[in-house]
Amino acid sequence: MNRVPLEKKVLTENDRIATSLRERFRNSGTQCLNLISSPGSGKTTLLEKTLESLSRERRVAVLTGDIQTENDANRLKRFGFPVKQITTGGTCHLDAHMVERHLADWRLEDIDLLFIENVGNLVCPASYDLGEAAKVVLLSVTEGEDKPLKYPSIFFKSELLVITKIDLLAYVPFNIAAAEQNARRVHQEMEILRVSSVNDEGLQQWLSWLEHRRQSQGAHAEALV
Ligand SMILES: Nc1nc2c(ncn2[C@@H]2O[C@H](COP(=O)(O)OP(=O)(O)OP(=O)(O)O)[C@@H](O)[C@H]2O)c(=O)[nH]1
Ligand SMILES: [Mg+2]
Repeated sequence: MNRVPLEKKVLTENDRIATSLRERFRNSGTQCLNLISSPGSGKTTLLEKTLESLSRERRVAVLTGDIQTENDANRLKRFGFPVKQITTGGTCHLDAHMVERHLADWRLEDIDLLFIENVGNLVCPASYDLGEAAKVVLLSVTEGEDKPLKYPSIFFKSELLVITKIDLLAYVPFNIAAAEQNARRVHQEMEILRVSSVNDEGLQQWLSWLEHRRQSQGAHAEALV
C-alpha cells in the first residue's frame, strides 16, 4: 500500500473513534478542549495557572501528551485534579485511540471540563480529531507573527487563539496586531486572547472564555470560578 491510502485509512479509523468520543462527551456533559501549540509556547503553564485558579470542587481533569516524559503531568498533578500523562513514544501528535485508552478508567459523568494538552507541534495535531468540542491554539510572542500564515491548518481549525507570553512584548520584535491580522486572514471568525502566565495579564479573560464556552455548550450553568 502506498503512503496516501495508508494515511487515509489511519485517519478514517481515527475519525471513527473521535466521533464515538464526541458522542460520549456530549452524553456525559463533558466539555473537552484540545490545546495545541509549538513546543514551549506555554500550554502546561497556562493549565497550571488555570487549575490554580479553580476551586478544588470543580470537576476538571487533564490528559497531557508528550513524546517522551511525564514532566507535564507531574507539574499539573499538584493542584489536586485528576491528571494523566499520555506518552506517545515518538509520535508527534495525540490520536483518538490514545485518548480513548487513557479515559478508560475515568467516569466521564464526573468530569465537566476535560483539557487535552497535545504534543508540542503546530502541524501534526491539526490532522487528528480527538472528539473535542473545540481546538485552542497557542502562539507565543517569541515565535513570530507570520506563524498563522505558515501553519494555516491549525489556525483555521481552532476556535480560539491564545497569544501567550505577552509580558515579553517589550523585549521581542513581535507585532501583535499583525499576528492577529494574520490569524484572521486564515480564520476570519477566530476569537483571540492575549495572556501572560507570568504576570497574569489576560488570565481572567481566559477563565471567562472557558466559562462562557461551557455555558454556550449547554453544560451546567454553575460558575467555574
Ligand atoms: N515569560 C513568560 N514565560 C512563559 C509564559 N508561559 C510559559 N512560559 C515559559 O515558557 C517555557 C515553556 O512553557 P511550557 O508551559 O512548559 O510550554 P508547553 O507548551 O507546555 O511546552 P511542551 O509541552 O514542551 O510543548 C517555560 O520555561 C515557562 O516558564 C509566559 O506567559 N511568559
Ligand atoms: Mg507542556
